[in-house]
Amino acid sequence: MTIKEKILSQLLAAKGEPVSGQKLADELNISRTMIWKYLKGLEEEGYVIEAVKKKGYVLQSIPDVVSKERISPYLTTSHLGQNIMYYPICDSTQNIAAEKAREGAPHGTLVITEEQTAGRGRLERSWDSTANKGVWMSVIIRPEISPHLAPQFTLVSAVAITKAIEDITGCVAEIKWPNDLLMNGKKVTGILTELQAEMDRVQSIIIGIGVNVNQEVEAFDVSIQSLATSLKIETGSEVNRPELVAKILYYLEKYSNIYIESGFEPIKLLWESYSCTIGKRIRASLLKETLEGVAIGITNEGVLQLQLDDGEIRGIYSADIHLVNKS
Ligand code: BTX
Repeated sequence: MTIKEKILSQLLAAKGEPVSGQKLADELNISRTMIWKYLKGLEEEGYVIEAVKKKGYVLQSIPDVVSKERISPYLTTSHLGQNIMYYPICDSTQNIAAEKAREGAPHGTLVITEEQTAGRGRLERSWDSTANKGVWMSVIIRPEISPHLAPQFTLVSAVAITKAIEDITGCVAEIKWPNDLLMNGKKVTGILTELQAEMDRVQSIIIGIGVNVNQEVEAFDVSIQSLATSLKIETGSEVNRPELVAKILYYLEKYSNIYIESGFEPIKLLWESYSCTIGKRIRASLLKETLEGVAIGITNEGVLQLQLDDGEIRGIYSADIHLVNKS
């Protein structure tokens, strides 16, 4: 942690009580003038800090941004998010992360922004990324695994984000295979996993995560207002985005480690418990055909098992799926 981050984390930890300038100076082994300079710097970033005579400094309000300074105090990870690249605005965090990964950015690097001008989903579909209201981020991981095991990270991420949302809001999202989280049947989160690899070795996996957090319905493009929702719409309360980011990173690190050490089986159990797909009748739109049947499970490779009406079981590797009611 930098000195500025240390000062900020002390102010945050004091929860509105004054923090003595002398105590900060002694603990950080710098002069009171330096403390004052750091506090001025924080004020320039949008923190409101009040000096209370003879008592110290009180943090009155914090800027609603997902900067490194705001996320770091909440981090409990060993690797994920230890290197944070923050952009007030960018085209797509996936594009920046891909470039940074090629340039050698370390395992766990987080690329995060307030607003994307060209956020994207699968098959180059666009991802609506309202300014300052969501979590638009990409995590670069470098697991020592074979490339064919990479797609499971979409499922690992889905479980991690569901857990984080549950911890922060108390509400449980449902996972719709392969990459959506739903609340009340509407999409609250999308995941886009992209791979940089050699034939037999992963160089990096870039996990793109878009969580609708504090939007009202009107913030979404009209074309998706009936399909999309946010944590605020569902829970009625604003969510602290930096805390949510740190929680997602915590669970992503935890479940990625479990996956790498013990395989997919333990994650699969969790995934199935949150799934709204398994046991349901679905229509799967593949690139060249559309299939209908009952989703009976996923394999240890994360492949969806679809039982057609004639009893045949088909493995679905990639598709858009819709839940259907059989007439
Ligand atoms: P997807 O292809 O499964 O979903 C894209 C579809 O979802 C769109 O065609 C549209 O119908 C709908 N949609 C678009 N925006 C939203 C939204 N904000 N909320 C709900 N539904 C929406 C899902 O792809 C993967 C999305 C990953 C987004 C992250 S954000 C950070 C990173 N950077 C980046 O460019 N993409 C990822």
